[in-house]
Amino acid sequence: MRLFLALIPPPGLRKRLGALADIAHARCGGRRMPDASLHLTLAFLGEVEEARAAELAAWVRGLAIAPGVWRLDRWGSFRRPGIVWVGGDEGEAALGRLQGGLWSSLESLGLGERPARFMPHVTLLRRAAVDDLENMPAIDLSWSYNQLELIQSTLDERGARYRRLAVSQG
Ligand code: 3AM
Repeated sequence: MRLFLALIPPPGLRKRLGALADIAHARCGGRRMPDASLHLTLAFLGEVEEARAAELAAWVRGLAIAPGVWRLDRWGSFRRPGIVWVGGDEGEAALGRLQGGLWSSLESLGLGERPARFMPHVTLLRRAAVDDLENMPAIDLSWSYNQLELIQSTLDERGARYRRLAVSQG
């Protein structure tokens, strides 16, 4: 199964991010991420066998992460896949440390492949016209987190569907 580790926004923030996704979608088109799928990917693991996934889920349930606050105040894009996202610098270093520490553990578990770089972002749109991303409204949101989730991603004709498999200690 296809797995990734992510932070999931609390309900209030999810709603606000959804509102931003609506604004971006009206401007740039593409495929809007459903509110329930909004997340910050910390580690994409790719295909993992079921037995290994069960081990990973047990590891996640026992994990306690350093809590942090990430300030979201910036629009951004990845041109080739047409991704429109929001992110921010404040709190980014702590997310980098969290991501780096996770990859050290994942490597010792023999899972996944550490990416060359990490650019924390919350994807709002895919396959969008990223050139239209000018003069977007200002953003100032704050994301307080203390838990991560192990998510299964299933691809179908409508895109990816996500299912939570495990949550770290709160
Ligand atoms: O929504 P974001 O951009 O945070 O882009 C995929 C998504 O991230 C990314 O993992 C998250 C859940 O699918 N992803 C998908 N395939 C990937 C790959 N082969 C990938 N990241 C790296 N390598």
